[in-house]
Amino acid sequence: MSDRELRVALAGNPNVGKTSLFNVLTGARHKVGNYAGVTVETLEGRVTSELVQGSGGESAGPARITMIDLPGVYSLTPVSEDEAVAFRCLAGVAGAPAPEAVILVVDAANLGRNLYLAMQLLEYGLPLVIALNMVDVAEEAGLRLEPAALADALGVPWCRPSRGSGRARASWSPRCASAWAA
Ligand SMILES: Nc1nc2c(ncn2[C@@H]2O[C@H](COP(=O)(O)OP(=O)(O)O)[C@@H](O)[C@H]2O)c(=O)[nH]1
Ligand SMILES: [Mg+2]
Repeated sequence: MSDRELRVALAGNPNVGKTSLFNVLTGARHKVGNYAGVTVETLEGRVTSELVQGSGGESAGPARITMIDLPGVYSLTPVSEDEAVAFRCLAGVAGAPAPEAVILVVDAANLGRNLYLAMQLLEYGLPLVIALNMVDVAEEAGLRLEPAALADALGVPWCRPSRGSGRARASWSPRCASAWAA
């Protein structure tokens, strides 16, 4: 295993489940909530070693992964202080190094709105993994999801976290590995 440290940001619209996923990946217990302003600054945490080991094999993978939980953004053109905080972090002008990869958490029940940010992040050029969240909500609404087709169209890997931490953990590492082992 290399001694490389990888910084990965969790980005996405407000209320898509970024902090919930951050808690699963890092073992933290930050407050989650479905109202604005719950995450107004960036939080950092180390991904648990069990997940890091699964994220790149014995040789190529990073030794440590720091997750950065960002405030929600609708675009990379900030119109609020929350969005400015997230943007400064992605740009590496917030006093800490810029992340080297991004997990974009998307709300499967509101894909159209969420994918606007995906396009912007792709243009921005950081390696991206789509975490398709709120699948339960989308399924209840009768939406038919085709995540593999979506990922193919965008040219990025995807994973499917779920509210159950076991399933989120299981789906996380192999998919992300292909994005950041490079
Ligand atoms: N139904 C459903 N709710 C979720 C899911 N993931 C997170 N939530 C809930 O959505 C709300 C917002 O989550 P949070 O992690 O704070 O979102 P953030 O604003 O993107 O950080 C919370 O009430 C979570 O419990 C999911 O997959 N399905
Ligand atoms: Mg949050």
